[in-house]
Amino acid sequence: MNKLSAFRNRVSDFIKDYRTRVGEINFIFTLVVFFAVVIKFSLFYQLVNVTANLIPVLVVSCSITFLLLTGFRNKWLAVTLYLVISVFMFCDITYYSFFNRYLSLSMLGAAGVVGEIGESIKEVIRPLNFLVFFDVAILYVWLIKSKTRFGQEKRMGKVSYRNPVIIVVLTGLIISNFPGSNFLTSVSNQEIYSFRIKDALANTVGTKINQGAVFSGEYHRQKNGPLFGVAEGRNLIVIQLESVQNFVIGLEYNGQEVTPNLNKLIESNSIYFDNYYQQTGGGNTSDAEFATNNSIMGDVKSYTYKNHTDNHYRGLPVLLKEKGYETAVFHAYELRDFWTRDAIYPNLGFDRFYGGMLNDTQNRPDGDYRMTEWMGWGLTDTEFYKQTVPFMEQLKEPFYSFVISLSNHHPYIMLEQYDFIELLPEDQDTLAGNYLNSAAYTDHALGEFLEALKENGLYDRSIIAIYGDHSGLVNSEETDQVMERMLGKPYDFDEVMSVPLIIHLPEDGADIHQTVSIAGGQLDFLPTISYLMGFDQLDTVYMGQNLLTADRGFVAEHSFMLEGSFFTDTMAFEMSRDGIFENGRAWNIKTGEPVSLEGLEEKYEKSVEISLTSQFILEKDVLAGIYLENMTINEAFKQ
Ligand code: GP9
Ligand code: MN
Repeated sequence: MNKLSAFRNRVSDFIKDYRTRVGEINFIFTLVVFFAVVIKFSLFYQLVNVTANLIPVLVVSCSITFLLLTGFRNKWLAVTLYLVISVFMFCDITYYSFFNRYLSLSMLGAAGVVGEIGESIKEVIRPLNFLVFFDVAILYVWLIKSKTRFGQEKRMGKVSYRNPVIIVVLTGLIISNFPGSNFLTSVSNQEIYSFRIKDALANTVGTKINQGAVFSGEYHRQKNGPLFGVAEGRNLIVIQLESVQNFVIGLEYNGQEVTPNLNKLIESNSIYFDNYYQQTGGGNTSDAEFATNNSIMGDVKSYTYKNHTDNHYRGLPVLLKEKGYETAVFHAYELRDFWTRDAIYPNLGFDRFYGGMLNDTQNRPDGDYRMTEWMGWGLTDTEFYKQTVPFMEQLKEPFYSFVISLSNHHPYIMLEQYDFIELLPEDQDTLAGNYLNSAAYTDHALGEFLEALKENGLYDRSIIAIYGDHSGLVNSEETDQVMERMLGKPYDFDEVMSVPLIIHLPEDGADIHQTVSIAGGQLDFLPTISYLMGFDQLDTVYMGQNLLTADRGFVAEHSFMLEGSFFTDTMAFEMSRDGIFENGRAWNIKTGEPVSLEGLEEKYEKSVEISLTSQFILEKDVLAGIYLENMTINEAFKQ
């Protein structure tokens, strides 16, 4: 008898023995559960796009599940624990649809925010996602059938005390990765039990953050250029447009111009940055605000405004205040405290926050806007801008106004009167189709706002910067297809992450008409606008550069795309979700052609460093060390 048939005999003896021991019904249930678990995990990994080392990842997950289900004396407890794990998996799939990664435990603190985005969540939950509960349901039926009462061990397989030990040893081996192998890194970053334990450890023990080199200090070298100070003394109006991506600029769709007002603006007295990217953290809109004003990447573990509300900050509002500017934020979402905005804005240096609703009927503190027209997430942009103008007129000049729009929010459902774009039949009722219409509305409302500012004269006394906070169309097969048809090329991250930045200097300013195509991101806004506004020095800790004098750009990413991903003037690199650089992917952003990874490791490391340094600055409150406790930059980074 050879070894194989001996093994086969042993397995068949084990099955026979098990079958007699547990009885026919329990035996059938065991088989059903076995296949249900395998199918569930296969489906899960498909929904979250795990491809590298899929088989080992699957084997580890299924093995741990079986060890878990058979390792507890109390089966109700085991199955309930498995239910909790499955709920997490369900959340992972949903979170993945937005952020391209598993949900971190620290993000659970943001549950309040998640509650608010109910509509958007509903849109991405597919019936298929519920299949993660399929095996759990079978297990409960089995428990009820076998009449096992809570606390009583009945015949559902043999209890093994070894199992918890095996689980701990197995996951411990994978996570600790003592041989330092790429294979184990890859498995532990993707396998869901290992990931969850790793994530929990990172949150309790605290992630080890390298003492990153400060990436700032270039400003004084980069401030010498022809546009230095062209907007000195002017009001600054920054408009952050919800979910506006760069591809809509100049786009002609079905014979219609999607953003006529923005296109017109670009044509005169403007600098258009057409290779500009979002650099958000876990706080999406709020981290776009944060990166733009502070030149530091937002907290990727959760969101900056909540995790670091009381830090010391020295971003654009603080620096402008020191120059005698009055500073204000305008945003008409109903909840003033959404993203912890109301608490952090004074700390960020904003004198006033015009937000929330007046005469709130739901017992929230009174706000400033009136709910005159509702669409999607709340007050329409049209009404928001209309009501913002008189508020802005009250400010003492020169002022810094930071205006945050809202209407163009996922899932982009519009009021009938704001249907601007006639969609092709094949694009009707698709997310991308609705998005086009919604983007056209954003442009329309913005156009009205700019007209109103012209009428009251503020326009000519200001410099106006307009940019998109982050992507609005991510991760869905349907979207990818529609977008590919629309753009005539694959819809890849270089399009997904690219948002427009337009800096407009109304008449009698310098006569500028420029397109800047070096890669830039939200971290670069502060040094760039400081240069235009004639700052002699940039006395803060910042991570970006002046895009108007730099000869090449670099954009680090750590949300939507994983840490280590980046853009340069000509190419994009997407870090692999299994954490192995060699499994990453680089391509030319003009041609879409793949680019060899050779020589890119340094840039990948630079991207990781920018992300870690940002995280370090936030966690150690580095700015407080330097500006309140008089530490040197070196001391502050050695804390
Ligand atoms: C709500 C708005 C939306 O005030 O900022 O945030 P988002 O969901 O886009 O991150
Ligand atoms: Mn947003």
